[in-house]
Amino acid sequence: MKFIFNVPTRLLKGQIWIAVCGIVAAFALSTCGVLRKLADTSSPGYDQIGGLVRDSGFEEESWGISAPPGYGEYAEINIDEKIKHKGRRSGHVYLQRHPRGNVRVLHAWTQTLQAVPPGARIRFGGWVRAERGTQVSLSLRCEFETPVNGKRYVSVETEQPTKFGEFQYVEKTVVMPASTATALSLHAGLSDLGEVWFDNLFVRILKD
Ligand SMILES: [Ca+2]
Repeated sequence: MKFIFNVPTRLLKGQIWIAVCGIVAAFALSTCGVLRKLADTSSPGYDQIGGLVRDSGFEEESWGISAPPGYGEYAEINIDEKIKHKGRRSGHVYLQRHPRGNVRVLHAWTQTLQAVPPGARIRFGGWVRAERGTQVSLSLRCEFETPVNGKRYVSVETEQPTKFGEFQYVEKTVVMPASTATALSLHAGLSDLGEVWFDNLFVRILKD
């Protein structure tokens, strides 16, 4: 009797084991498919992965602020919980009047990124909502040990948003110079007076 009962038990265990393996394999394959789809696309859905950017959606208040001392007298740089593209928050910048001196660009939200190989092709951008007339400055800045073309750093900006009052996807693809970079950083701010919101910003190394 023991033998008779052991056979179906082993069979049952085998079937359960096969079923578990099947579920795990199916989940792994579907996950790979999803990741591959997200990694390959340059469509607006791509921004859900920040790439080299941490907290791309401004959800964790982990961004740095780059602005002259006392900027609070003429500008607002804060997290907005009412206007956002995804999640619960966005990075808001409002420049009411220019600071003293010749400073025109307010870098505002800033993040230092990990270094990338010389010659790497990089795409950066994200979602931007600007008020009409606002000069948005979403730029990638790379500094070098040895100056390139007389400059110690290069700074590249994305296209300007053309829609106003709603979030618009902007991006730019650049090739890093063949020189050793000491620092790479992303800046999201303004190059003139105005108001802008940033969300789901990304910097990604392209594989092909
Ligand atoms: Ca967000």
